[in-house]
Amino acid sequence: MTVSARFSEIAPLLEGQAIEVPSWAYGNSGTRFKVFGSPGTPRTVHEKIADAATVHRFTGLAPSVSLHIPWDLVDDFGALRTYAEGLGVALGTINSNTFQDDDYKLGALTHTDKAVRQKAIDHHLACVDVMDATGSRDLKIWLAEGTNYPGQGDLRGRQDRLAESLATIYERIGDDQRLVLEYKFFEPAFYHTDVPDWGTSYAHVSALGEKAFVCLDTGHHAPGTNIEFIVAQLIRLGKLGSFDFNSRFYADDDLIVGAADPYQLFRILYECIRGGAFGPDSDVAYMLDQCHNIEKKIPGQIRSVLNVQEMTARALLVDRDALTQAQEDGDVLLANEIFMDAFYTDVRADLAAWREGRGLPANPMRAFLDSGYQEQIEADRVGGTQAGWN
Ligand code: AOS
Ligand code: ZN
Ligand code: ZN
Repeated sequence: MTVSARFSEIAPLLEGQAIEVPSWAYGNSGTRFKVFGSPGTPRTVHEKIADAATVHRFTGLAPSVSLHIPWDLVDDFGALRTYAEGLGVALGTINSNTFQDDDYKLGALTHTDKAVRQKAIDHHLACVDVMDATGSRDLKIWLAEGTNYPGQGDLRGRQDRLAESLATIYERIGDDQRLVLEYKFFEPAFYHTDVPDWGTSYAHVSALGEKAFVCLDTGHHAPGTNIEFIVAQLIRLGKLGSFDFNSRFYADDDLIVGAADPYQLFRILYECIRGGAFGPDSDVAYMLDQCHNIEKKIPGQIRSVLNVQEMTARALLVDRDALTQAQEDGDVLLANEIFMDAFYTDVRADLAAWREGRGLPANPMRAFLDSGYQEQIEADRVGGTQAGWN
């Protein structure tokens, strides 16, 4: 197999593409109706990391694993780091959790009770301690805070308390670390959330300083939202910190990225490339935030990172000089045609040949399925408590 001439021009840019996988993608998960157990599910964070390392081994695309505190809590994070590195992966973003504690029912960083706010702040400071031990760069904060009924809370007072709490956390962020603030316009609160949109996240992270950025979860927008515009704008502003990639059909579905709308993924990645937020000079973290409720988890993750790679290759194929010319000429249809030409290019054979040239399986999914890994973990991982989105 050989790669085509046009593909070989863009192939070097695919080198080093890194997609961070979430530890919770390997655990059992489900909806509010049912969490399905599945054979082979990790019982410990070590087993989650081993599965994540397997995704990397077959794809070369997933060199780091994002952890969630407290789901992935261990006594010795330095030892966990060594363990992960031994398997060929790094420990990545640390995700805080203020959504599973009765004390936070009416708010955490925004709560009216100072003691509750302090407890939530302390949790984040403990997460930074974890980052120091794991070598993680990013603290990712997603807040489940908001209200269900008009009048329930003081919208403005909550923003003020949030700003104050975030500032306290930010003070503890090290020189080589970052705080990324994720937004979501609904759920679990339904009337309002305290960080509903990119603008609110941007306002907060801008006030914090240069080590604070916005995290964009592709599933956290109202239907019809032009997400690539938000991407372009945040890159312009220098505040796009990270992605949580996933697919949504209806709400925050957390399905396989690129499954619902590969064209949207292509458009997003095009804006990243266009804006210089892709490649070795970019600090943007490309992460998955997904759950695999009914499909097998490792193949689900393999499919996800391959989807991102495939749409990246297509976005790199956009003839940007020709596109700029058509845009400047006001040639609406030609500009659109150039853009669509790249999107419609089937890069799968080229990618397969390119992978082989780098010592990777041409078809990582098939190679994984043939490897016996899944059968092995199903046989080995019996007993104990399966880890999950709990
Ligand atoms: C929740 O909807 C968010 O997408 C968060 O990123 C969350 O922290 C993640 O799903 C795991 O906790
Ligand atoms: Zn997310
Ligand atoms: Zn989400």
